[in-house]
Amino acid sequence: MEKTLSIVKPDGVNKNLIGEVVKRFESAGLKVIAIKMAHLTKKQAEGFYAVHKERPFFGSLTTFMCSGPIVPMTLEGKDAIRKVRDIMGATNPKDAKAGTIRKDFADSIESNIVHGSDGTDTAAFEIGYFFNATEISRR
Ligand code: IDP
Ligand code: MG
Repeated sequence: MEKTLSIVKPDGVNKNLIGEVVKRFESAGLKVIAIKMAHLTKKQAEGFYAVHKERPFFGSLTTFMCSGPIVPMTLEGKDAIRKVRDIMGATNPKDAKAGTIRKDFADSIESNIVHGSDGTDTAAFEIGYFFNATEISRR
């Protein structure tokens, strides 16, 4: 069993896609084991995306990520990290495969509806960024 972090980004919340995103993950057999709504400060968005701080889009990305509420969630399942990334589609919606969330709903490479961790180390950091032990289901 593997855990990963996904986020419905401000554009996804604004477009009423919280349920659609959760439905696609659940339909793929992933379990939502933690979920909440949050609204990041600029500093908190910068902390979350610290790995991208040298990238030219860092300022714009972190402004976008604190522009409205978001819905972070922890998902659990076999190959959860890869499954979430497959369901999301490529970063740029123009390159995303048909039937992926980003192909179906994203407006641009920045406003692309959804986040998903890219590896086990980043997943552990990102889950801990939003959820403490009491906020995650132990079933
Ligand atoms: P990912 O979300 O598909 O893993 P990353 O390369 O990790 O993509 O980039 C993080 C986020 O930064 C993207 O989801 C997107 O919102 C934004 N982003 C990535 N590349 C660009 C770009 O070239 N211009 C503007 N925003 C970008
Ligand atoms: Mg990434």
